[in-house]
Amino acid sequence: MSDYSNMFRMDLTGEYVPGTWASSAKQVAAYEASDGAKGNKLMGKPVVIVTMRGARSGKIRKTPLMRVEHDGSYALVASVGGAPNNPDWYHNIATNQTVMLQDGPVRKEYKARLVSGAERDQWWRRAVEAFPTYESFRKKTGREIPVFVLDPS
Ligand code: F42
Repeated sequence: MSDYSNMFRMDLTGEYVPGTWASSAKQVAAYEASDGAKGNKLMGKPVVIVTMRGARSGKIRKTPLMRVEHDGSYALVASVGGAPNNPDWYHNIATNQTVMLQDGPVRKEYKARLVSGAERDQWWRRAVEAFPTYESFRKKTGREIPVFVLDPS
């Protein structure tokens, strides 16, 4: 019988499979092992860790992202260095919106939502303020870089 259990799982338990990008996987491991005291920066700017469910595998996936925070909400910017395609984690969160974000020692669960229009523009400005390199990634890619927002419940 087919196992459809992953398709309907909203929680974030299950097998964690580290990604193939070694530097990101190492950053996740260092951050988690130290409650955010180590592996917490990229180019001198703070990083958060986002846990999600794989869109196709159903496995747990984790990715480090820049910390873009405002009034307790966070933006997840799918820039992947200005690459031509969206990162895998974008597809994961578009499919399963329940994510866990670790900011330093604090881990909280959120429902991610993709933002557009004026709301996206506003978060884009905040993102560039937090990590100015996003702007050069934007210039490098033809795609509109997706932005998810996580609001506190
Ligand atoms: N990337 C960003 O896009 N934005 C950031 O702000 C950002 C900051 C950042 C800070 C520190 C750092 O170390 C890395 C940072 N990165 C940032 C890079 C980020 O962590 C990711 O490595 C990058 O965005 C690429 O993400 P990716 O999800 O495309 O990773 C690939 C290379 C990867 O490892 N894939 C895995 C694999 O095994 O190939 C996981 C694949 C996966 O999730 N598969 C899904 C599944 O079902 O399991 C299916 C996915 C699908 O497309 O359906």
